[in-house]
Amino acid sequence: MLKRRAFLAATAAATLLFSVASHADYKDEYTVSTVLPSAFPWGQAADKWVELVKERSDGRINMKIYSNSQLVSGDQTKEFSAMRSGLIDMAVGSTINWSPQVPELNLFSLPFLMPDYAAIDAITQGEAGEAIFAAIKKRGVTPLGWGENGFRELSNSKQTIDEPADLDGLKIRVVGSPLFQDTFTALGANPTQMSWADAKPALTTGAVDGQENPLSVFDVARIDQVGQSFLTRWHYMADPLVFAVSNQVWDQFSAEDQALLKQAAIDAGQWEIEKSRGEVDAILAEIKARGVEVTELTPAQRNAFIDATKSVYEKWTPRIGEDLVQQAKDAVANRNQ
Ligand code: X2X
Repeated sequence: MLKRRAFLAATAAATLLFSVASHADYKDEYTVSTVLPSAFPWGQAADKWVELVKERSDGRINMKIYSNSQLVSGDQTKEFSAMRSGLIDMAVGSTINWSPQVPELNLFSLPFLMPDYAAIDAITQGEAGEAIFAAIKKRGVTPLGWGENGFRELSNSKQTIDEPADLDGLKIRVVGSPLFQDTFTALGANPTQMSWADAKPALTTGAVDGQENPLSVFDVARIDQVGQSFLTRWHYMADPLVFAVSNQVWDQFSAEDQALLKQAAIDAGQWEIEKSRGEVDAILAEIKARGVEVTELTPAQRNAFIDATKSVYEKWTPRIGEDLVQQAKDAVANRNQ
C-alpha cells in the first residue's frame, strides 16, 4: 500500500515536472508574419486568429503580428523560408508568396482554373486541399487553416481591357512565382516581378502601367489614386491564405494547444472568408463611384483569355504535379453550385 502510494506520488511529481518543463519551453510571444495589415481582410484574418488563441488559452499563448512583410524586409517571397528556418514562428500567408518554395501552391495561380467561390472551396476543402497541406508540411511548415485574399482583377492606367490584344506591350506588375511571368507573357503583356512594397511607388511613377490584385486590396490601398482608372473583372485566379506555424515551433506545443491553434485558425479563416466575400459588392460600388471604369467580361471574351493562356498549363502542370492538377480539375467540375 505504502509502496503504491509512493509510486503514485512519484508519478504525479514527474507529470507535473514534465508539464512545467514543456510549458517553460513556450515563448512569451510568437511572431506572426503577414503582408497586408489590419485595414485589409488579410490582416483582419490574422487579428482574429491571435484574438481567438489568446481568449481560448486564457492568455497563455500570445502572438504578435508583424505586417507589411517587415520580418523579411519587405520581400514576401522569403516568408516561407524564414518560417521554415524558425526566424518567423507563424504566418498568415498567400499561396502566391509561398509558391517559390512549395511548387504545389502554383495550382491556385493556374489561369482560369477556378471560375467562382464554389470552385475555390471544392479545392481547399477536398482531397486536393489535403494534398497541398501535406506538401506544405513536408517542406517544414505546419498548415492549419484556409483564408482568402480574393479573386484577382486586372487594373491599368491606359485603356479598357476586354481582349488579350488590349494587353499588348502593357507593363504589368506581377507577384511571386515565375508562373505569373508566363501568364502575362502569353497574353502579350510585359510583366515585371516586384514586391507589394515596391508596387504602389512603381504605379505612381508610371514605371508600370498595371497590376492585378483583389478588389479589397485595390480599394483599401487606393490604387485608383495612382492613375489606375481601368479595371477588368476577369476573375483569372484567387489566392487563398494559409494559417501556418513553423514545424520547429509546432513541435513544442502540447497536443491540446496544437488542437487549440488549429481550431482557432479554421474559425478565423471561415470568419474572414465569409466577411470578405460579403463585402465585394459594396467595394465594387465604391470603386465605380470613384470614377474607375469597370469592365465585366462576357463568356466569349473570357474564353479568349482562357485560350490565350493554355500554354501555362502545359508548362506548369508537371511542376505542380499531374495528379494534383487533375484532382483540382475534378473537384471544380463536381462542385456544388
Ligand atoms: O503582393 C500582392 O499583390 C499581394 C499583397 O496580393 C500578395 O501578397 C499576394
